[in-house]
Amino acid sequence: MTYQNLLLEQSGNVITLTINRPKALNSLNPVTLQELEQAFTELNADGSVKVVILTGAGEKAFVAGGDISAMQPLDPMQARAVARQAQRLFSLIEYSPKIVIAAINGYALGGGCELAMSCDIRLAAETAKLGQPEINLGIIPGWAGTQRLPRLVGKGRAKEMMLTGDMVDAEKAEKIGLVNQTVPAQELMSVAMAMAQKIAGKPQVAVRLIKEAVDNGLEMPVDKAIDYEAELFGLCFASRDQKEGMTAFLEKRKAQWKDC
Ligand code: CO8
Repeated sequence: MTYQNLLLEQSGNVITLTINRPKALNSLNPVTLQELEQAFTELNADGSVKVVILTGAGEKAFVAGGDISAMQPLDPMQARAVARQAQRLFSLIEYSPKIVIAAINGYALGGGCELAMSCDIRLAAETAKLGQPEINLGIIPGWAGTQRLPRLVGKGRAKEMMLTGDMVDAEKAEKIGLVNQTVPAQELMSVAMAMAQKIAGKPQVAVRLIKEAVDNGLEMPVDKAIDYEAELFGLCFASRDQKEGMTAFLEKRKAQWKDC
């Protein structure tokens, strides 16, 4: 499948998906949103893919937001439809059976920060800047930023970022938990690839169930979430890799994963 605004490159079980509109700082216009939805629908069903690295083309931006020129003329019903469309896409990413790593190579603003927050892990170049500047356009974050940001950084910091519209640099983003790790810009993709390959080499039933336990469990009351964890823990014992992992430990040898 070829796309107008996306580049896909596969290396083993890892796909690098690059949003490729550098002249508009990779901002998400309707075509790019549609293409991302199609690409993730296909990747989610592709058994050869374990991990997706999501990044932006060029050195300046991951994604500088929703495309403001496409948003400016919308009426309220159209704006609501665009909000729902991107929310659906970001949920498709958050609940993807694949692990998705955002490699934030520059500006991640507005919808770009919201996109990064829907990924499982966020790595940022030292030069990256993140923020929710929608307030400066007279709107609020509409692609689930009001919900995902406080869950990552806490209510107070999330409100401060959204109310002031100020960007945070990568170092501050790491300090407040908005990104997992900050790395020199020239090392970003190699660090992302090394992490992707490490996760792709783990027993995949356990990888999937960790993701499901965290993402679904956090939406439940804690007693129900703990019950749910026990169910998923039990399910691991139906996998060949549980037998292999424990047998290999006891036999003091390296495990040969079967469900990788
Ligand atoms: N949309 C459209 N075009 C953009 C965007 C954007 N978000 N960001 C940058 N561009 C374009 C610029 O217009 C410019 O185009 P041109 O060369 O044709 O004039 C080109 O990219 C380069 O940008 P700049 O010249 O501005 O580059 P600078 O280095 O001077 O500045 C900034 C970089 C600081 C990133 C600046 O471009 C900027 O402030 N961009 C806007 C950031 C922003 O406000 N993002 C949030 C957008 S709103 C959003 O994401 C809400 C989504 C939810 C919507 C809900 C449903 C409707």
